[in-house]
Amino acid sequence: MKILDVDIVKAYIRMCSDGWEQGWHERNGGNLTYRLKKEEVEQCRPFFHAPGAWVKMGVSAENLAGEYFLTTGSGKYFRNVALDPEHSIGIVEVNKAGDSWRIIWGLEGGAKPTSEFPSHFMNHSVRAAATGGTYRVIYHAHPANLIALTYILPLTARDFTRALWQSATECPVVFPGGVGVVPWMVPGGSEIALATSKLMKEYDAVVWTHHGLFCSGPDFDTTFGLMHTIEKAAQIHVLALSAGQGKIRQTISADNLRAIAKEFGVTLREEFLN
Ligand code: 2HA
Ligand code: ZN
Repeated sequence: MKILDVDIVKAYIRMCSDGWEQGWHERNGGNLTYRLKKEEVEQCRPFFHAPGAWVKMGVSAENLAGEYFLTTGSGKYFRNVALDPEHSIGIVEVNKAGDSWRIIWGLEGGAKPTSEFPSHFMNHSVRAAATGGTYRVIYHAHPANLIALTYILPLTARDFTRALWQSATECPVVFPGGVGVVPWMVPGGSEIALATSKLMKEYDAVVWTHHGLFCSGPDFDTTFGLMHTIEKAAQIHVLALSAGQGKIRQTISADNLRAIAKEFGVTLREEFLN
């Protein structure tokens, strides 16, 4: 038995490979973190090494004190995760103050958690609080069509949500809460972390203008599925605009969206329909 035989570690690595295969992770683009359940920590514990030093994050969250996270490494390539997990990913423990991490497995050779760890951490904090601890996954990727839309749509949650909902009939069912939009900001720091986590109080998915998308969810299937659904909707919108030379002849109407919501028992934001 190795840590790489633990089910949750296998599932995490599979999600990294799936994202790479979708083309969302050029070079070292994107990052994935997972907040381990107590029993998963115990399954991994026999493989933990002597902990590294505590490192301050620049952000803090009391509700994540003492939690353990699987994380991709800063500067590491999704393409390499399955081939070389020990150097590409790791497990970190968060201290009792909820403001520092230390490495207890993986990230070998002096690697560190993703440069976006502050954003992931704050998003975990607000999504865990909003869902009674159910949400465990934060996933950041660079899907091309969604990024392309940040050059042509107004940068509002309403404009992005409507365009995506209207691009495929199942979209309002998959993300009835819509998507938030963060304006262009320098990545990697606490400023963009706080701006994103503010929106994550309300949204499962947040667009980073000219950069990518953050998705959250309870498990890998749901979170990967959300990224996939949003990017596919964006692709359809780009295809329709390109093929129609910017002219959309017909679309899913606001009343159609209301009818979908009624049939599938989801609540759409009415202010995005009017
Ligand atoms: O390179 O995606 O946002 C990792 C990133 C930074
Ligand atoms: Zn990025």
